[in-house]
Amino acid sequence: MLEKIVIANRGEIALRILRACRELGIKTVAVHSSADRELKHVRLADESVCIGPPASGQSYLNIPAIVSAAEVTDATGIHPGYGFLSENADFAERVESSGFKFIGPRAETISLMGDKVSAIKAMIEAGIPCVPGSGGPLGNDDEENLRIGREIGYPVIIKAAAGGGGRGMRVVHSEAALLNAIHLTRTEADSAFGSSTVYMEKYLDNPRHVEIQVLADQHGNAIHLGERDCSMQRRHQKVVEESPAPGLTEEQRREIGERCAEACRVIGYRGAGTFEFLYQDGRFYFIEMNTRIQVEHPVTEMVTGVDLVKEQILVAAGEPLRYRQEDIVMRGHAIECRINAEDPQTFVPSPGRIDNYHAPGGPGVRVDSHVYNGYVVPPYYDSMIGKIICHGDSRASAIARMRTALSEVVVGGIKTNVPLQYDIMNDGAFQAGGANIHYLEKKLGLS
Ligand code: MV4
Repeated sequence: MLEKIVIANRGEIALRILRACRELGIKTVAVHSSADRELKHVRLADESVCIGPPASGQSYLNIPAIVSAAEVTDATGIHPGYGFLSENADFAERVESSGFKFIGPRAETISLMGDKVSAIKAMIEAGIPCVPGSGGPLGNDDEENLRIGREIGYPVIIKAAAGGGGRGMRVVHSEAALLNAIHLTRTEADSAFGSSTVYMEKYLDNPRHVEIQVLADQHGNAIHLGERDCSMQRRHQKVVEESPAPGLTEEQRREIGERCAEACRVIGYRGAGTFEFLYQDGRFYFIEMNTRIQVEHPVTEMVTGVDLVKEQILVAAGEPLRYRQEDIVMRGHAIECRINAEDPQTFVPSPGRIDNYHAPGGPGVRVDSHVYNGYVVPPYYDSMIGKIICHGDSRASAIARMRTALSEVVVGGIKTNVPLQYDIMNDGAFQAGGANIHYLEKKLGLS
């Protein structure tokens, strides 16, 4: 069993991991930058180590400093959370070769999924439905690339193999624009990721973003925990997430979920993971796999009752999965609103001291946040200061609880996006369910 875990992250997810460790009787080590001495989980952890100055590059991304902290504290495992080093194969490799358990998949799996071309190849082989596309990297033969474009049919999208999460992509509407777009995407990808490998897919013009949560152990067992709809986004930042996805049938859920669980068995996946799909006209198209615990994991926890972070730690420790597929039952509906320290109109970050904090509560209301009265939101990191998650018997009841929660919450001293979230909860298209990935940006453009 893992006896002591280094929490290689900050903010709400560091606190979430600490809570899971406490329940499992695992000791915790908080590693933090010099700007984060006052973080709630640093105060609650059994031990803490300052690993560097405020800049992430010198602290939360500092691999030698984090591994050293694990060594000096005699830790047995390292949890990377999300963002930062969570999907860095070199880090996973260094952690394991230094004798610690990396709480996540094998380094080879992270590499496989980090290269989107190899990820898609592996998924096609494992029986996952993918977007029609080049099925491999584009070469430098113009005629061949034009032929691939014609075969797929316009519009197409050119994506960087090393990209993901919305970075390094270009939509092409006609053959006349194809070769230039490939050239531009290559050049950008080379300077942004150090790889000029690109691939081509059919561009889907009005999809929803629906992702499947999976859990797998090291003994060949894998299950799915249903889906999340994360279509309400702005500039590739998710704003609201929910589970189940509006309108998805039990049959569709079982079909795509089983395929994802089977793909985990085929590739020897271990840990928590997410298969990201575009969902359009009733069909799923795989785009990427995330090999980390995600920000929006609580909506799945609320509808399934499974503690994903605890299970993630247990399977990393070598335990067999404690759930079989038939144990997973989705009950009711859960919605998450991300709360950011930012101007609700301009989205400009708003760091500073929180001087009047009141968290919402009541039945079906969960708050995952590290903030407290007097906490100073530093300017160096992501602006998310917490998440409000509401569960109800029905989607309408989850929305009603979220409106109540958002009207109760007080975060004084800084600006937050709470007014925007309240507006979304009252939006007719959101209430109807099933809005696509472009909806929020269009709404914000008009209002
Ligand atoms: C696409 C697409 C349409 N067609 N691929 C953006 C992030 C990255 N994960 C993949 N992305 C997209 N890939 C095809 N073939 C549209 C997007 C996309 C998107 C996807 C999910 C959530 C938000 C998005 C916002 C803009 C574009």
